[in-house]
Amino acid sequence: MATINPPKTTSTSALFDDLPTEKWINLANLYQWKGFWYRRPHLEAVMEARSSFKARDEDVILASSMKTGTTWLKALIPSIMDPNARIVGETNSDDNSDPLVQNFPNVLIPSFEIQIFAENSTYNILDMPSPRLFRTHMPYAMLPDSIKTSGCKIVYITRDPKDTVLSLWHFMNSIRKPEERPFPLNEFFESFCKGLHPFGPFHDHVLGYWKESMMRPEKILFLRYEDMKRDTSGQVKKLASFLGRPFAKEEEVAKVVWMCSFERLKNLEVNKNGVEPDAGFPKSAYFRLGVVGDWKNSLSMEMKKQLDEITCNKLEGSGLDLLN
Ligand code: PAP
Repeated sequence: MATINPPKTTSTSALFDDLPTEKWINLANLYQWKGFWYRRPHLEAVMEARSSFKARDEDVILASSMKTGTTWLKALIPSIMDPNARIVGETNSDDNSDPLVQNFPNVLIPSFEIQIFAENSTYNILDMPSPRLFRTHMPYAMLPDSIKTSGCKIVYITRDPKDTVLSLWHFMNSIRKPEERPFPLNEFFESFCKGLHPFGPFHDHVLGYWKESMMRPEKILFLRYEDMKRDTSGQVKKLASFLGRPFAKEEEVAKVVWMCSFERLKNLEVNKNGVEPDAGFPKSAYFRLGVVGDWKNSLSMEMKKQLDEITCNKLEGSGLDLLN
């Protein structure tokens, strides 16, 4: 399929020469632009999205920092929007017509920076029928203007940064060769605390969406992973109502919750083997453990104290609590 997105409008090479740059965990150079850090291909895509993306009122944008529970929502949002997912049978069973059985979740909600606006993209977003579903790790301030000004809806998910950094560490280790050692956790953690990680600083990312969701709750639904785990049905109902697709029956809620549950997704053939082609990570790495508080198994008490202090300082006065 040929690329039929709007032609590229941004020329970026000269700009990169002038941006602050830092090495991230011996893995990639990050570039700082307007207060946030990016890998170069992601930043190029962000710039392209900002200059050419035209949101429609019916679009739904899933936004997050990395490793905060996005994949759960990559499954939940399409299922909530799909009328077939609400057809309740006698028992729950895998059905080949279920898009989650056929597709890795990243396919169901393509990413602006990893897929749609990436170099050599083949996505045709102009011909996509509405409601179009997209996802992004862009900070709120960096979103294309038309997302902010149109009637489209944004769903944001976040998570305790201690579990986020640990999940990110495991995720990055998943692309190490078997003979290579894991990235040193201390260095990885310090870098995260400094805000030096893709789409970081984490806390600034969270605050951008949080503040906007306080001002425009009809525009941005702000979710926390811990709430989703504690009260999955309640949060899924809230999400469905926000998207204008409230459930009629409790059985429908239960079905969608089951369809998108960690245990089910992790064990679906489509998610078990192979590598996700756009980002290059093993598909199984997107379904690691799926619990709250795994940080306790790897972070020291000093690390906990350090990151909790940063979180408390950064979020002070915001009304947002992220600590578990
Ligand atoms: P992404 O930014 O690369 O898309 P993201 O999906 O945000 O990653 O985060 C992955 C985390 O969500 C993993 O957490 P863990 O490392 O602590 O285990 C993953 O296990 C978890 N996850 C994925 N799918 C689900 C799900 N259906 N329910 C609960 N947690 C999930």
